[in-house]
Amino acid sequence: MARTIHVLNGPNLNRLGRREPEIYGHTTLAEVEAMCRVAAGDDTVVFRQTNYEGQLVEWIHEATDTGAAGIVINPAGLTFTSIPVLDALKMFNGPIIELHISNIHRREAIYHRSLVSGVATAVIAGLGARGYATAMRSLHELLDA
Ligand code: DHK
Repeated sequence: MARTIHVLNGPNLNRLGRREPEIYGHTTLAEVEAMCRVAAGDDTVVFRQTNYEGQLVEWIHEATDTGAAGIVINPAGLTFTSIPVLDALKMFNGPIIELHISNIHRREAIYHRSLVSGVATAVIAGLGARGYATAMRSLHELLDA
């Protein structure tokens, strides 16, 4: 049965490649999307980015309502502030992988407490952009198990 995985990205990730490359690297979001599609194998990928909290919430609802098999989410700055994103993720029944390009625990204290980790199946942080491919492969294996 064809499965769909939603890869959802929060604010400022549209600027990957130009944004603080010493932290986030030089890989662009388009290149990340291509990596995800390769890593997904025969799973269908819905790949999105928004700078708006409400849009991210509505995309999580869409993943739930359309029976997505899993979610990979990098909420970016909303990770640490957004109860609406957390509440939306609580309604999703499949596996959720929280993804951060940087190791948020080695950064400033404001980045240390994720609201999302409490509902995430797993957290990947610090692998750089390759973490997205790791998340996709891991989700593929979780879903095949
Ligand atoms: C991305 C962001 O935009 C930051 O707000 C987070 C995360 C870290 C990342 O490492 O992908 O703190």
